[in-house]
Amino acid sequence: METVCSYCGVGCKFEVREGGKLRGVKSYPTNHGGSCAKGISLSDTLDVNRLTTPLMREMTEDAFDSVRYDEAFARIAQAIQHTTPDRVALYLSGQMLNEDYYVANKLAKGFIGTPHCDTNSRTCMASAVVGYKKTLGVDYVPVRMEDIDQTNLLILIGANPAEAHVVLMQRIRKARKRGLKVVVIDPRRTATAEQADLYLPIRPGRDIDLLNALMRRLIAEGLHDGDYITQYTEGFETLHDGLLALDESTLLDSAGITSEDFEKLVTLWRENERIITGWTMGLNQALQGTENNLAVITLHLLTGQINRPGCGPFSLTGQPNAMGGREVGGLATTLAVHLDYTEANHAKVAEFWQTDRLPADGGLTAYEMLQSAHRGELDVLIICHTDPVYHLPDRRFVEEAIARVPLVVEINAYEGSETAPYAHIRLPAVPFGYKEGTQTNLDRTLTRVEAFEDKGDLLQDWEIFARIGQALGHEKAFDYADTRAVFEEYQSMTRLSEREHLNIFDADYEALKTEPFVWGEDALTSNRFFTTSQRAQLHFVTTKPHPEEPGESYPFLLLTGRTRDQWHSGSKTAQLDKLQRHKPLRFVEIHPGDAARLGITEGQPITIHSRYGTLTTEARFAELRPGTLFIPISDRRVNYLTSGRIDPYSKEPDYNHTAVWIGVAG
Ligand SMILES: Nc1nc2c(c(=O)[nH]1)N[C@H]1C(S)=C(S)[C@@H](COP(=O)(O)OP(=O)(O)OC[C@H]3O[C@@H](n4cnc5c(=O)[nH]c(N)nc54)[C@H](O)[C@@H]3O)O[C@H]1N2
Ligand SMILES: Nc1nc2c(c(=O)[nH]1)N[C@H]1C(S)=C(S)[C@@H](COP(=O)(O)OP(=O)(O)OC[C@H]3O[C@@H](n4cnc5c(=O)[nH]c(N)nc54)[C@H](O)[C@@H]3O)O[C@H]1N2
Ligand code: SF4
Ligand SMILES: [Mo]
Repeated sequence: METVCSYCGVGCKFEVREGGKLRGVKSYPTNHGGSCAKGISLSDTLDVNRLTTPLMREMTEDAFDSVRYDEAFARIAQAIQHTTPDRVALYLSGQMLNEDYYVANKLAKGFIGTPHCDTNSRTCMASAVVGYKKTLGVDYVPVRMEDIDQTNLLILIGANPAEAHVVLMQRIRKARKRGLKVVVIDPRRTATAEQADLYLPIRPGRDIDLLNALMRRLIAEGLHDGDYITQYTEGFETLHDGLLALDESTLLDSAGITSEDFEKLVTLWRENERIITGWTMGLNQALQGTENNLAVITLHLLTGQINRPGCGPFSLTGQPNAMGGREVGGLATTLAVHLDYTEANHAKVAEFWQTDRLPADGGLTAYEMLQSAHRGELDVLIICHTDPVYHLPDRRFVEEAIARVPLVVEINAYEGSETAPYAHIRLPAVPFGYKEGTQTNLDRTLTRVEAFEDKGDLLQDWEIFARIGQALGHEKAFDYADTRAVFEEYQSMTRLSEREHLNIFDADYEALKTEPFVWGEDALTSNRFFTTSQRAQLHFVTTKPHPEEPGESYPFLLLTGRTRDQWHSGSKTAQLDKLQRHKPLRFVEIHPGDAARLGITEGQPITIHSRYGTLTTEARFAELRPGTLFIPISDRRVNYLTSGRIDPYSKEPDYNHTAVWIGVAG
């Protein structure tokens, strides 16, 4: 039997061997047999620290009572029926399978009638979604992993695949042996940067300046693609005039990049025929996250480095099914299956689901839900497969907010989330190993998830949502024989999108067990885009002043991110001793020069203070830009420090740019 890894967006295919041991499948295109330490040890996490009984209590001060699922569903249904739809919210996750997402989205928007159904992908991929929509007219990643094998130059900006997309990094390493050149742009000299041909230690939040300097130079040297621009794009004049009015050395100063390093970047661009730019949280999680995305995608349109093999702007999706969640329509800004809230789409979806309860317009996004809760505007919050108290920024605010919701329901497979203390009802779902369905990886590849253990009486996530739907009286709409029936209903819904680019309807649930299915392969090959004019939109953006600019009181900038063997809050990975060997769960990286100046020694406990909270942890010396610090998100307390600012377009939190000061712990 084969299944797929439930951690990152690479989507490695595993063979399940004797005793549940996993091994990478050699013939599968996503991983060619590759795997990483945390993925391969998934089979050791199946029964560690599991939540196995539904639990309920009146008040969060009370102890939980064990109950039957049905008792919990009845209470949830009653609470929903006793309030108005706009006071009910669902908080989903890019780790849910397509079928889980489909049923949850149908329940929220179709039958409860609330638009407030969003996902933790808002904290992750939302800036890329908006970036692609504003440029290409559709949320579509126009690059595949196999393009890495054909490209000549890979620019990684704000991404650390050596720790976050390990098997993709293995592929990059192989391609380097064949001559691929790699540029890494990151304030930290990461494990990825160690393997680069050129490393540019950017000042955090100044990527647009560097990208503008590059675009400006490419235009000045005539290295833009005039034919491509004329035939397929709009907005060149504004971009051209805007860029030429900027001054190169001012841009480079602002970005903290030397002119020598910049010349090397320009030379690499000039000398290489096929170029891919890959990016992740270093660009997305920013107050200007959307604009960061616009700059990268515009760079590729400007030079015609798109829609050809080995070229393109390649947003690297983080979670295993964050792509799938976007396709299903799980974000509050979409209605369903790549359909935005328009009158025509509204009618189609109402007809498809046979409902008259659809909300008129988009709803609250992830962090906005908590802002709304803080104002006392939410009565029911259902959270599935994610831990918002851990992962949302400005945690003190989030804790206050969630404590004001009269009914918090947490659906989790494991014990010990940071959200659990705020829950009134906790429902167990079966995790990887016990559940089946499909998920879509970072390059649009759908793979079947297979169960290799018996789930007994426990439910999968989608079954929980379906049973809540039935408890609300929508027996027929949520009467599915099995997971396949959910997938097939979802498939037929993908026919509703006008251009039929989301051709998941062509996949086959059985065949997906062994054959990958890649949706949208032909969507943009003719360079006809999904904008009204069918032309791609070039955008001119500039860096804006940042409210957390370091100064006298808060002289450092805090960066946060991943370590190789831990998965976020570590509900599974932190349970396994063997995954603690690479890096500890808690530390703060500091530049040795900064440490010396403050008299800090390696291993010393130091206290980091931001405007929002404090955290004490051990100092570790590392090569990162002086004036920056790095705390891994395996330290569950990290978001006591981060600011609650969000990008105005994508609503994605600005996790990577909080000003802090350091106190030496007494
Ligand atoms: N091991 C492991 N792998 C994971 C995950 C995990 O928890 N553990 N999570 C998955 C998920 S959900 C995601 S979203 C991905 C994230 O994948 P990545 O984004 O590659 O991972 P991060 O560690 O967040 O790295 C972001 C990088 O951006 C840099 N950075 C910060 N600010 C800036 C800036 O202003 N400009 C630039 N250029 N760079 C900046 C940081 O120094 C950091 O090296 O990883 C996925 N893979
Ligand atoms: N400071 C800072 N904060 C960040 C980030 C950052 O870079 N810096 N990154 C952000 C990003 S990109 C992301 S994606 C988020 C991630 O943040 P979260 O999504 O909160 O992190 P996880 O630990 O992956 O949470 C997944 C939860 O699902 C549970 N679970 C596991 N399997 C199942 C299952 O089958 N069913 C159910 N129902 N539950 C299950 C796990 O026990 C766990 O509690 O964090 C965000 N927060
Ligand atoms: S690279 Fe990602 S998908 Fe592959 S085994 Fe590791 S965590 Fe799983
Ligand atoms: Mo993410």
